[in-house]
Amino acid sequence: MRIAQTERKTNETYIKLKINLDGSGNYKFDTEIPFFEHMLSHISKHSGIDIDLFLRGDIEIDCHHSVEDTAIVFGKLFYEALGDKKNIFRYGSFTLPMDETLTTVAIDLSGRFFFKYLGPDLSKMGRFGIYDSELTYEFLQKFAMHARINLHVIVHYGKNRHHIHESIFKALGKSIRIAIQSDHLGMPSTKGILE
Ligand SMILES: [Mn+2]
Repeated sequence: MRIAQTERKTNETYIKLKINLDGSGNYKFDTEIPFFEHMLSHISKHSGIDIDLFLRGDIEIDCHHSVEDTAIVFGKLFYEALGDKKNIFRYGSFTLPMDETLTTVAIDLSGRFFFKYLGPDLSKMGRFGIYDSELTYEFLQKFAMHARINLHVIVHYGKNRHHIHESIFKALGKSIRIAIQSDHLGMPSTKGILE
């Protein structure tokens, strides 16, 4: 089983996270940030990764530290749980329609960080409860950085800001599911290693 867990405490956040890449899309959250939980639930459900997250952060300031640190910890655990990446598909891409919104995500579990977002400005979509819309960009970038993956996100079009955000997290989940699935071709790189 590809499982990883950790506990991390800083002056800004306390995070306990456990993930299982070979799970069934079961999730348990205790974060005090409802919209963030809603988005993480889409990653879990559509990637099949079980996620158990306890988070306490300095949300009396804003949710920045909490979301960013969760992305860092999730990325690190994802990298750790993947192990040597032998016999996995490695690449994953999904174009996901959500009503009037269409979003494409493409990932490569390459071991090398790259992040590109193309689409409507996520920092100009206000707040969802206490969650600032600009945190979605932060989450994606920090997750990709610490998971050491190549992540491209394109929102082709869309009007409803809830749909735009949700389509990103769902497409990310589907892309992850494809990339981490079993294959039988050994190491999916002619280089012979994927760091
Ligand atoms: Mn929703």
